[in-house]
Amino acid sequence: MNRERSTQLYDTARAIIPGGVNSPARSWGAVGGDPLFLARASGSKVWDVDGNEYIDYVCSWGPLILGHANKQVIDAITRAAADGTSFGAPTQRENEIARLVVDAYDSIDMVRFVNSGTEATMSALRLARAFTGRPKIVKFEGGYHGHSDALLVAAGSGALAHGIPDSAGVTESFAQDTLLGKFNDIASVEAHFSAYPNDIACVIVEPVAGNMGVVPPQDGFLRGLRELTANHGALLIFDEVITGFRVEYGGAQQRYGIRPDITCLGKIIGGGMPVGAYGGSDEIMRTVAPLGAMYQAGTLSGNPVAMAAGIATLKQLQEPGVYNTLGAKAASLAAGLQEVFAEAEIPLRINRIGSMMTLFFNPGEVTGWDSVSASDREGFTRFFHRMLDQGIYLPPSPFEAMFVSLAHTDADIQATLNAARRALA
Ligand code: KE4
Repeated sequence: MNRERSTQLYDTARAIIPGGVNSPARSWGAVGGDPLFLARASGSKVWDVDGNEYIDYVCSWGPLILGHANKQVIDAITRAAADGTSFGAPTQRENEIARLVVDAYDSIDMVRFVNSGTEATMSALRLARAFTGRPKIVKFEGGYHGHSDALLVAAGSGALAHGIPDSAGVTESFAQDTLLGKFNDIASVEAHFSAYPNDIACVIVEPVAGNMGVVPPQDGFLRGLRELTANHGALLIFDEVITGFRVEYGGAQQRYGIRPDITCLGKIIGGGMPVGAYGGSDEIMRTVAPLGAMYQAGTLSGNPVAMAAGIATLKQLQEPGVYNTLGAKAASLAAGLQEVFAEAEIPLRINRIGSMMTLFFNPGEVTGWDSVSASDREGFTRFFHRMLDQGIYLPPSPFEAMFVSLAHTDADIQATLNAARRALA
């Protein structure tokens, strides 16, 4: 495949943008090679600037559950933009999408919209500290919640892929209040509550981990977090930036029947435009300015064009059977890949919840950071490049989720399996 134009653009970008990218996750640091510069997308396909076509399983890291350039979403964006792009004043569309979120999440009475998942989780932490009056937080090794200081400790996703899970510039004063648990190990969290019975404001967790690759919660883990936090007067924050409207319309909290105190959302609720949100009970959300003493603001929060994209996306996800269809597509892909890897006698462990999944080059179970890090990164890297050369665009990191959208067809899945068979030959 000729990718000269991508390389030219990357050379230019690197002179004026750090690493040539506006997010390290896009820099292919984990798999090597020059990142593709994409020119356009439609449905399950993306095209790079050299005109090469790929079946896309990155889906912009999660938002594009309907597929790229969905007609109703594009029309909604176009109509909203024609009436003005931003007012800095409340608009009816904010009411509409807030109603959609409140109706979809039983644990959310009120919701505040922001511009990214990072802002959502950063604000949720501040809210938990304001509400409880306590300083410490618990997150999990390999958990990624965006790039706010308190959460860049043992972070997953791009931080992990680039070997900087504890970012430079995060001062000791921040890091000391961030306690680390092991995902799927409730005892590791109990130990922190025993050590700090009255100092922990919250536990923040990706209810299905996506940023060390997909790692589902084992039976009892989420229930254990719910009971531990309730018993110690701490808040449970579900970071559903990936899982919200992904694993079910009502997110992981619907799938697992656990009611968090605060929920963070992003990605899908913006339909590809910059949107994040955090919400919870009336009692907790009344702490948020201008009602309460916890301040949080944003020039473009609730932006009418972004809200229009989110509304058009969520409304389509209300169609009956959408999540069964998504799950069936992903199940078919996963089963086919297991077969192809078994034929080639190459160990593969697929962790999948609904339409989010990760291929671990690992013969055993992958249940947390220890088993994630024992997986064969080189094997993944070889597979990534061989699939790319055949027009299949996987996430450029073993520590990410891949996504199936409603636009992925059986033909796409069959083409992916054929490419995998050739990649392993
Ligand atoms: P953003 O600030 O990137 O919108 O959201 C941060 C965030 C928060 N919580 C979870 C569970 C997330 O997965 C993310 C962001 N995800 C990464 C990829 N897994 C975004 C990709 C990137 O950083 O470019």
